[in-house]
Amino acid sequence: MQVADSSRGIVSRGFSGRPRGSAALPPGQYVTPDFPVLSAGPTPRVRPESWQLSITTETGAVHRWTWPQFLSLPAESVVRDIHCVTTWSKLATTWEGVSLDTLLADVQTEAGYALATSYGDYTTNLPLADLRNGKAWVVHRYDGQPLAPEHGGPARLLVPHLYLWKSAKWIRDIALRREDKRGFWENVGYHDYGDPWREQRYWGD
Ligand SMILES: Nc1nc2c(c(=O)[nH]1)N[C@H]1C(S)=C(S)[C@@H](COP(=O)(O)O)O[C@H]1N2
Ligand SMILES: [Mo]
Repeated sequence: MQVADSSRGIVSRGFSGRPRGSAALPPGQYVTPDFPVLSAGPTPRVRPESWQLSITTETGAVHRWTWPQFLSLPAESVVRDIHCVTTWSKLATTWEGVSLDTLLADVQTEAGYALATSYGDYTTNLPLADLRNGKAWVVHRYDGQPLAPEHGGPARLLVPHLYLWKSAKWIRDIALRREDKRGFWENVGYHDYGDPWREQRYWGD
C-alpha cells in the first residue's frame, strides 16, 4: 500500500530509481503489478440507498441518477492502462461502467469545462471534451468485482488518458462550467490538464 506524498513527488521528479524506456509507457513511469491506494483523506462509506450521481450544467439544470437508475444504464467493459503522477502505471486494467457519452446524452450545455466533486469533497477539473467521445466512464466494477471502497466504490470516474488524479473516486457530481476551476490537487501545483504522454505533472509543465 502506498499513500500520496506530493512533496516527495516534486523533490524526486525525474528520478524513479527504476528501469524505464518501454515504448508503451509515458515518460518517467514504471509498471507495477500492484494496485496502490492513493487517497487524500479517509474512505467515505456511501451506501447505495443514499448514493446519487448528478451532472449540473452551467445554467443550473441538474440531471440525477440513483443507484438503481445508474445500474439500469447501458454499461461498457473497458481495458486501459492507468498512470499515476507518483510514477506508477498499471497496464490493461479492466473496468465496467457507464460512458460519459451516455450520461451526457440528454444534457444541454455549452460549457467547456467540468469540475468533478466526490463524496468526501475531493475535486478535480478537466475540459468537458475529455469526458466525451469514448474517453471517460463512471465505473462501478473492477476486474470483474464490485469496485472496492478504497478504490472509489460504489463508483468512480475513470479518465485513463489523463493522470489518475483526474479519475475522482466516490464521484458525486460533475459540474459543467463556462470557466475552468481548479480542483484539490490542481490548486496546490498539479497541472490543469495532466497528459501523461506530455509529462504534464505540475504547473508550467
Ligand atoms: N475522491 C478522491 N478521488 C481520488 C483521489 C482522492 O484522494 N480522493 N486520489 C486521486 C489520485 S492522486 C489517484 S493516483 C487515484 C488513485 O486511485 P486508486 O487509489 O484506486 O489507485 O485516485 C484519484 N482520485
Ligand atoms: Mo495520484
